[in-house]
Amino acid sequence: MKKFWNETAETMPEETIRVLQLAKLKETVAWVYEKVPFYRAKFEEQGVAPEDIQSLEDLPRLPFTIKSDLRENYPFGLFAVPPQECVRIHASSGTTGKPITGGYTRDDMAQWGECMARTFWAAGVRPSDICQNAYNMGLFTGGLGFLIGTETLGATLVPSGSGQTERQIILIQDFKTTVIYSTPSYALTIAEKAAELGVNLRDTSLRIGVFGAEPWSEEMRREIEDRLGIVAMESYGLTEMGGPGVAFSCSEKKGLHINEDYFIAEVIDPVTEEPLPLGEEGELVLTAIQRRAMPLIRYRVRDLTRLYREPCACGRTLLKMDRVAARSDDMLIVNGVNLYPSQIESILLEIPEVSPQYVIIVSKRGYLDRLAIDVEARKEIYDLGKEKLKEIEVKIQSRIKGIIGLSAHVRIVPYKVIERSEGKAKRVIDQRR
Ligand code: DLL
Repeated sequence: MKKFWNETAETMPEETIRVLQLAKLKETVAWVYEKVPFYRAKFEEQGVAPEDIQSLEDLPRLPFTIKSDLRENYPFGLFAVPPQECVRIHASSGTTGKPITGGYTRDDMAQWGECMARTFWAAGVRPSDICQNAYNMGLFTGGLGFLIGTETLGATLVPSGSGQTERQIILIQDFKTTVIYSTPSYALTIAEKAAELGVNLRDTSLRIGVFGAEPWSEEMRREIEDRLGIVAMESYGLTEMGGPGVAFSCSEKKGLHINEDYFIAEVIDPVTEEPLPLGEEGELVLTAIQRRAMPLIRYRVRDLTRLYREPCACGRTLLKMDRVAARSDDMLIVNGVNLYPSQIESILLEIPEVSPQYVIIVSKRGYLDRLAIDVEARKEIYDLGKEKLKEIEVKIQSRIKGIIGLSAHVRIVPYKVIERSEGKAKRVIDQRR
């Protein structure tokens, strides 16, 4: 029985990985120095040349790339090949400002397929599976990234796209879908719609889900597994690195393996910008070492995680990163206390009376910040009346106070008041900005 999609790549000894990474890093640094004026200028400013990279320890000598570099060079300023030589160009809208773009050569596409095929194989997907792809199939890298990986692996893909939730459920039943791809929040939207239609997804052929594109707590993962009757696996990635496929979960469901032959990962202290040792939490920095259309050097991802290299029971030797619970950009500071939306999510999901549909609203009252949380009660609970709802509100408030130390105004709202997600959920409304 084939245990890995690519045994050689996924079980290399650390020494071999490092030799390969150094060779690919040197090639890439020389490539961008020659082809991308932006990088040549940045390297010169930093006083570093491609020949200075003689070991992986030299990596920190290279300058960082940040999101505004992409925006300022929109659309193709960071491309190392003319856009006409790309076979694909994706873009991410981002929440603010100009979109960012990413190009792919034919070879970049093949690498993407390989990274995604590893992801799916590790998730348990096999060529006999029918995979329903409920990610947006457009400029967003999720839909087409999951497509190319499924084709590479040789399973059947149903490109249902995001939205039209009732049709998703009909397709699951009629096509006997075994694997679902979507954001975690859209998986919940599908589960809810199924319940409304009287369909129990646990009774369908669904057996695996591969989720990603947004942070989701461990509690949310269990909720999805329970409601859909599946094993919930994960893909991690970002447009700037070509989309999903940077890292993936394995049978251990603890942390994600990084496709180290394609990406070098570092974690830095976001303030001092110094690299941190393995095991310490900080900001993820990625270098794409095999891409050719737009290889980014030391890209500051803004996601917070920890890296560790320890034997994994699944047999892979690839470096692991913690699941990403938060982006540094998502951190709210409420009356001086740092708060990540995922902390609220974990608390809410441990309260059986409420559903995972919530929104966090931060506003200003005079000089003070006001934290409010609207959360929906489970359908059967809402009808139990005001007193019961009050009791639940107080319970949540005291948990938040106890665990996070903040006073929150919790409001239980009726079923379906909170907007349902078809892609990345919007959980925070910050009215202070
Ligand atoms: O979301 C790529 C993707 C699509 C990954 C489908 C996985 C599945 P962007 O739209 O550029 O690309 O957003 C990238 O989303 O920096 C993280 O903050 C977040 N993100 C992506 N995957 C995960 C994950 C795609 N598994 C940004 N867990 C990243 C937590 C994730 N956050």
